[in-house]
Amino acid sequence: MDGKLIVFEGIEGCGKTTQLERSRQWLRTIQSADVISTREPGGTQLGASIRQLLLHSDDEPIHDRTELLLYAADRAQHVEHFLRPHLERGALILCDRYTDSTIAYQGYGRGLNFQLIDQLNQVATGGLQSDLTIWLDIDVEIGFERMKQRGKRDRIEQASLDFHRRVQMGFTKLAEENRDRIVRIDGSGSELTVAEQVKAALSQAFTRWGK
Ligand code: Z5A
Repeated sequence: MDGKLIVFEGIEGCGKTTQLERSRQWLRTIQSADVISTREPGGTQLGASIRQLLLHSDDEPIHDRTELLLYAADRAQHVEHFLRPHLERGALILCDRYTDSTIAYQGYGRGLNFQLIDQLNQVATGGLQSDLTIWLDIDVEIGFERMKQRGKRDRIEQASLDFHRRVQMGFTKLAEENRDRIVRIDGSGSELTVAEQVKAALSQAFTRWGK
């Protein structure tokens, strides 16, 4: 495939959505290729309904395995109806969360079986991996503080501090184990400082890809 899939990951409040948008604007000024952005969950029409179920369903508790399957269903639809078609025509895709979030949240956070998660990630993606993953690393407390200032919190964001610490440990381990694909960036600085580091990581990747 001609296109590239660049994923932004991290715990809540790490600034990934902010940095993804800044990167999109920057890339549009320097890259002639078309740059598009998307997110998980919710990158397709069906995915938007799944996102609503996952994050704002208050009537009945969602079982951990149900949650895992819903993320997998969202991803399968996203890969087939959005990511693959756009990658095939050569687009540069910036995606807010992907497979590493499932390992970090459902694996390290919820304690679900890692082999099962890997199998489901494989089924959902058909083997499509990110070409580059930017992990914005911040302390859980800083992320919480930022989200508090932003107001209303969704179902997962309300989970305990310990849960988010386990998720953070998950991202740390994933970055250690996938140095070829995941780049760690300190997300605790100002928006501008972080954006400069993200730009540097993207520029390095483009040089590597000959773009
Ligand atoms: N989830 C899962 O469990 N399993 C999966 O497989 C997948 C997802 C794919 C939805 O994700 C939830 O789904 C998520 C994980 C789970 N739940 N949690 N927790 P989401 O991406 O839609 O929601 P989110 O993780 O909570 O991200 P967010 O709300 O988009 O926040 P963010 O991207 O981390 O940060 P932000 O929006 O860019 O910034 C947050 C605030 O901080 C905002 O007010 C900014 O203005 C401010 N900010 C940003 N950068 C800075 C800096 N540098 N300094 C100071 N303030 C800053």
